[in-house]
Order: sequence, then structure tokens, then C-alpha cells
Amino acid sequence: MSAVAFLGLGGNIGDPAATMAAALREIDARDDTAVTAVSRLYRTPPWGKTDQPWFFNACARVETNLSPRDLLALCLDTERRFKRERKERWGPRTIDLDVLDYDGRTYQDEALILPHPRIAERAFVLVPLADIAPDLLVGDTRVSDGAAGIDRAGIEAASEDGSWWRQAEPHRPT
Ligand code: PH2
Ligand code: MG
Ligand code: MG
Repeated sequence: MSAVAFLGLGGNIGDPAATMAAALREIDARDDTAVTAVSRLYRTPPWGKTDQPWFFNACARVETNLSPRDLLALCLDTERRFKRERKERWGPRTIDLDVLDYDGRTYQDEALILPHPRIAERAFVLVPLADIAPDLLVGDTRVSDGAAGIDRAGIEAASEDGSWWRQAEPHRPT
């Protein structure tokens, strides 16, 4: 694969953990994109618009042959297939899939800004991202430094490790 990208996942309607897991499995099943690391799953208080249910959040590392714009299109298409409705900015959603970083590149067009411009102010992104990319630079901040310096009040790990998105192994009686 030709590039390494990081995705941010979130959701607070329905069963967000199951939706995020299914989305990651779909992305991983593609020939042009592989999911190579996933953070723990976190429970996070709503940020920006606070009168809505708590979120689940996570981050994933993908290796991909897609361009930044095609990776964004895959994220938006995946959101649509998992029944996301866009009603209000920062409002409740079944799933949100954001391209956080693409090969450390800076890029901007009318639909996509890289790196994602609000990573540094969002503990719900920095905390999971620090699980899988502590040394990644976002602007001039290391993710682990950003995660250590931000108010993470209320954020709790909701999985032991980064395997929560994989299909449970079928039970084999012995
Ligand atoms: N996403 C938002 C707005 N607020 N809060 C949390 N905790 N998690 C999110 O994913 C989130 C949010 C818009 O993308
Ligand atoms: Mg978002
Ligand atoms: Mg989004």
C-alpha cells in the first residue's frame, strides 16, 4: 500500500461500538485499504454541543492505495451506508468517520483539510490516537504530548485493547 492514514471514529446513536466495528471490518476487507492498528474504544462526554448522549470514540491506522480525496469519499460513503443523517453540525450521529492525517501531509481543498484542523483541541481524538500513534506530529505537536496536556475529564477506556472491532472467533467446543 502506498500511504499510511489515520481515521477518527465516533458515534452516539444506536449501538455505536457495533457500528464502528462493522465499518472497520468493511474497510479492512477492501483490496485497496487495510486496517493495521485500532485504538482502544473510549466513552467520551459530548464536546461542542453538550446536550446530547455520550459518544464512543476510537482511532484507526490504515494503509491505503486511495488518494486523500478517495479515502474521504470512502469515509462518507461508509457513513451513508450505516445510516448517518446529517442534520446539525456536531449533532448526534450513528457514525462519524473523519480522515485525521494522510502520510503527514498538509493538504486543503473545498472538502478536505489535512491534518484535520481540530485534532489538538479534542481529547476524544487525542486520547485514542495516542494509543496507536504517540509519535505522530500534528502541526508541531506530538500526539502523546497533546494527549498528556489536554483536559480528559470523563473519558474512560471501554475496551481492554485494540481488538474490539474484530469479529468474535466462532466458539469451538473441545
Ligand atoms: N464529534 C463531534 C462533536 N462532538 N464529542 C465527542 N465526545 N465525540 C465526537 O466524536 C464528537 C463530539 C463532531 O464531529
Ligand atoms: Mg467529526
Ligand atoms: Mg465527520
